[in-house]
Amino acid sequence: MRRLLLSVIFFLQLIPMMGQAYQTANKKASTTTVKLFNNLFKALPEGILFGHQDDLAYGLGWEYIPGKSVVQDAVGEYPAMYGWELGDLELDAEYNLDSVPFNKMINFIKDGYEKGGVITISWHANNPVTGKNAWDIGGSAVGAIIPGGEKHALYKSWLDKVAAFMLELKNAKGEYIPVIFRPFHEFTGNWFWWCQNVCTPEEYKALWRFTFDYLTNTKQVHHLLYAYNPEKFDSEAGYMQYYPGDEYVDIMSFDFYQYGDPSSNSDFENTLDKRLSILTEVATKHKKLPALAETGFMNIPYAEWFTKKLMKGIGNHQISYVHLWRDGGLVNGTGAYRFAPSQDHFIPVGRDPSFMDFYKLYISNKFIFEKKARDLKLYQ
Ligand code: BMA
Repeated sequence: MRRLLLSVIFFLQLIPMMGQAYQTANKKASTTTVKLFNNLFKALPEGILFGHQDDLAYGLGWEYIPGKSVVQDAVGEYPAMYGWELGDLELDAEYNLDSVPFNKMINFIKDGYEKGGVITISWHANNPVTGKNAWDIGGSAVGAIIPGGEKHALYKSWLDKVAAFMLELKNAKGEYIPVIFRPFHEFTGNWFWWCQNVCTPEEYKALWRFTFDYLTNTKQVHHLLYAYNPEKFDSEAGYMQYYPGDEYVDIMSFDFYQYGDPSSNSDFENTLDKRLSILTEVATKHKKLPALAETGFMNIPYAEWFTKKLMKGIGNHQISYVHLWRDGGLVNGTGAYRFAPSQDHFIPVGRDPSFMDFYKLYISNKFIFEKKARDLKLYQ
């Protein structure tokens, strides 16, 4: 009887997966999460979802104005993807490392979801060994937090907080809002405590698998899609070096920013094109969703960057989304920039010379913003 009951429960859990061409890494993913994953695959020929970090929270010179959005200010329409950041949640902070209050963030996430958009969350976790921030590479931190490491219990307590936050994210019907979770990103760089210069592939894979198993099986968090996310790579082998396995990943992505003066060379668009070729091929092979998880040219000093660099590099590659990084802004009432001394922005603001070029991207029909995302009914 008990065995029969257990088999019935097992099959009931598989129902959301039935009839879906693409399987989420978490076999117990919620119906909405499985639908989102499959709908994002279906949407690949329709265009690329356009995303922006902290879009609803602040921009240059403003913060926390209900309904205001950086992307909407620029083109008259909200983005299709909203990115948020958990750094400092693990310290029980009220605000994240970019001073966004977590309670406000939860409401912004609900808001973006209600607009039909997709939510993605990154985590610049503090260094669990040195107690400094994510950019402190000391202490062989990954080795210390994986099972058997001396800081493993601390790491579990951090994941408890991540799980508690994720479990707050419910829609009006009380269902969990699916989230593309992108921890331990840019690991092929050398600036975070989980990067390749201070973490072996084996340690990284152990960290990823533990994180996935703990959130999924211990904490019963079933509304996450997991995004694997290096920065630079030159080959499929390079891309896959830290890959924890198909059973732990839903989205294959990378981050790539423009630096320097792009007016006299084609480096950015050529490299982007090359990496997207590798990415889309490997993602097709592994039945994962390909995406450009972070990009941008800080302050957009080259006015045709969006069309001549970003869109040129993307060409006809079919990827699920492109996510631009956050705009800075003034801290209300202080007259100081939130992120002093810079006033960094990645989306054109006001009379920014790149505005017309960004508008060309907007009307190019290659990208999906709020309205089309809503029409695509990504959660149904
Ligand atoms: C980085 C910068 C930092 C920020 C971090 C996390 O790329 O924008 O200022 O703290 O992302 O959002």
